[in-house]
Amino acid sequence: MDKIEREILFNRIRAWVLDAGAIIREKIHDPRTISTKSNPKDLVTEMDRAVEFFFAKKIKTFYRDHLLLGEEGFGDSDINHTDTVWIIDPIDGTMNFVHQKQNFAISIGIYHQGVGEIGIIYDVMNNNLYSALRGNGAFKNDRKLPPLYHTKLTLNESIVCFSHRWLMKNKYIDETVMQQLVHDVRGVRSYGSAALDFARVAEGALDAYITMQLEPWDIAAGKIIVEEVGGIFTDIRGKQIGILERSSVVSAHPDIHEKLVQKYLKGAVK
Ligand code: 2AM
Ligand code: CA
Repeated sequence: MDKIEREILFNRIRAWVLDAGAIIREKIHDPRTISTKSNPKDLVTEMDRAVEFFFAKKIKTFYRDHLLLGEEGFGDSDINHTDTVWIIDPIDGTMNFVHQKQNFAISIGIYHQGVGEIGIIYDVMNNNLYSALRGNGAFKNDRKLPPLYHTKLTLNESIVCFSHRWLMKNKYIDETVMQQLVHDVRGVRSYGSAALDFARVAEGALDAYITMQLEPWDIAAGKIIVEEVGGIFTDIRGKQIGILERSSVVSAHPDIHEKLVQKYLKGAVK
């Protein structure tokens, strides 16, 4: 993909995401059919499927040689690193979509030969579009986000986001370490949409987002956007994330990432 093609694609995706978001807002109060997937808390609605189908059609019409990796089953079966892959979560934060009718996002990452080229996270109900084009920085709507390293930070001044379930006995991590982390930081938040939490790290509203298990479509756009503002994005052992794999994630301001991994998370993994 050359520079001009990449920019055309970037502009098109942003327009399509805004269109899809407008449809979701229009139907936000419609009656919902809610089903469960892997467990009773893992929800899916007809809207999740409709939004993914909307993008699947666009890709097949305008970018026939691109592949789709999506959460809801409209994607291609044989995904590999050599092609251009759209990694889509049509609604990230389905539980919020159903219960709160806010705090959910459309998340799209485009990877070409394994490199993240375009990241889009759309906070549908607030009409905030986070976007990044590799090498050009990240934006919230038309405002360029400043690099995170422009602000100095210590862990005890930090606001950290993770799920409350990591404070209970669980199979991923020693909960007492997470309890110590709660004690040591300034504040803890939990919002329920991984994509929006990555966007919040990128804009400095959160200083870190830590999560034990995400799928590629939860991660793809966030990784590009966070890295474009100089945030650090690894798994909980501090290792690089393979974008086509399920992984834990520590995404953070560069001043606190290493301490989070070395002092708390790395030794606490079960
Ligand atoms: P979803 O709404 O697209 O399913 C909630 O804590 C966050 O974790 C959301 O971003 C949610 O995405 C994601 N999530 C929920 N269940 C998950 C699972 N079983 N595996 C990976 N991510 C999950
Ligand atoms: Ca989803």
